[in-house]
Amino acid sequence: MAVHKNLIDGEWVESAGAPIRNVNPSDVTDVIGEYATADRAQALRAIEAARAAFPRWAGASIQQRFDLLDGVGTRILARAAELGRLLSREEGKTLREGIAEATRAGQIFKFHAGQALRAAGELLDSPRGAGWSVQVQREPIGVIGVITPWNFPLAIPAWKIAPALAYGNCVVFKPASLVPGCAHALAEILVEAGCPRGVVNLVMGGGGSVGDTLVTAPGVDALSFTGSVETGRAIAARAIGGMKRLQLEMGGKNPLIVLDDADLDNAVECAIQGAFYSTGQRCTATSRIIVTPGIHARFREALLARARALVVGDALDERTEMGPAVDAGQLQTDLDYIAVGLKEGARLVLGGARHPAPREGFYIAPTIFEDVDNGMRIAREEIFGPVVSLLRARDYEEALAIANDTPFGLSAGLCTRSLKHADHFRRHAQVGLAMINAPTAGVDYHVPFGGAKASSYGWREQGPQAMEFYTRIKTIYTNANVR
Ligand code: UN1
Repeated sequence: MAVHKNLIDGEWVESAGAPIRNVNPSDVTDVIGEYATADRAQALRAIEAARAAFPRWAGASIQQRFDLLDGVGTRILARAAELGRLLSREEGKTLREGIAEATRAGQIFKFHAGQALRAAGELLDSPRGAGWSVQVQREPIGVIGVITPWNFPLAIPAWKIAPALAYGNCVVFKPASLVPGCAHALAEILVEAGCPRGVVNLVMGGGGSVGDTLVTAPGVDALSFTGSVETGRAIAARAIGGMKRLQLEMGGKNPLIVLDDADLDNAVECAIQGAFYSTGQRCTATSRIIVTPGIHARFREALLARARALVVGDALDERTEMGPAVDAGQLQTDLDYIAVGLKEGARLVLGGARHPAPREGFYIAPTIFEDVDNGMRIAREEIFGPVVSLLRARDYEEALAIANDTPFGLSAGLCTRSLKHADHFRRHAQVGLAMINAPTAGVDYHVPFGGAKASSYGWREQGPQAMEFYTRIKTIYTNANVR
């Protein structure tokens, strides 16, 4: 089997270590391919290549940057069905979700193509008087280390790489080792679209070697990371010695509040999508559903009926609504947390075990606990699987207090017809994303993304605000009163 190579300084380079075997989580007999692993020396070469390419890319015209990003977007959109299929095959989300994500990645590149044209500064008068002016201008940072997770193998690399390039930075990209296929395809598309050598480098490989090199090497100016809180903390601690700029997107324990006056069908759909789509493997997934007494019985019954009917199966089967866990490790984590929930006294009302399947894969049943107290570990720690807890609250005020009682603060949802409660919620939910009559997961590509508390650290991603992380400000004073 040919090994897919890393991209360093415009060249496809041989694996330094044993290649990654990319296996389909829906069917472990299906090997997607073998992918090169870089070592520290190759990662350092990639950083040097990005440094060497930086002055030219920082000086490229906004038309050149627009053309590259727009061309990448066009190529991704033209191949969305094929890329979505590759994504579903290696990650396990359903084909519909895979194709939607590929499409989103294309749209993100198109959006940031436009942003390259719009990057603007400010021109101010000066208190010093006539003839003086002050400009506030944005400049690229330099070399960005992009470290991405397995759960959005196209969208997350897109929403980091596209703005990095739009504002004139160069990139060294280390994808999660579970999803090298999408990363490699994206690197190929960048090359085809005319990305100059060294501007984007792909270094697939381990966190301890390649990741740590990006985090500690002086040649990297900034790191954009999405992944677990634990890894994010470790990266921050190691990177701060080098005074690197950091953007860390980490976990969630996202609540969905369902009030007595909610539209029942919509509330159930929000809960199902938030808790079980993408097999619950999203930092925006709903993991706590907080319900008030007047709707509790009806909501519980409708939720259970819909969850029981969910079609769990091979991600590539068009009927599938929920694919497998991404790998054996994540499946075991899910099962371990289910055991923890039972031990803590929560009542299992659905699932709680592996899901029977025709193929050998990491299938798990949609799982619902009730009688959950917000102090239990299953209500406090991120599971990253299709496991959701039902909690009770007396009224909106108590529900909001429970929703906010968490170390995380990424997303929170409220289902209600009350304008009063919706307005209060959008002001007082301690999160970066407040969703009203909408699932906690699933975000648009033209607006900022990020959280509060332990969920995020540093600048916002996405939307026009992405510019803040990927640029630094220069203030220029001009005195025109000279003869
Ligand atoms: C979404 O819900 O559409 O890793 C995006 C994650 C998030 C992205 C969620 N950074 O799950």
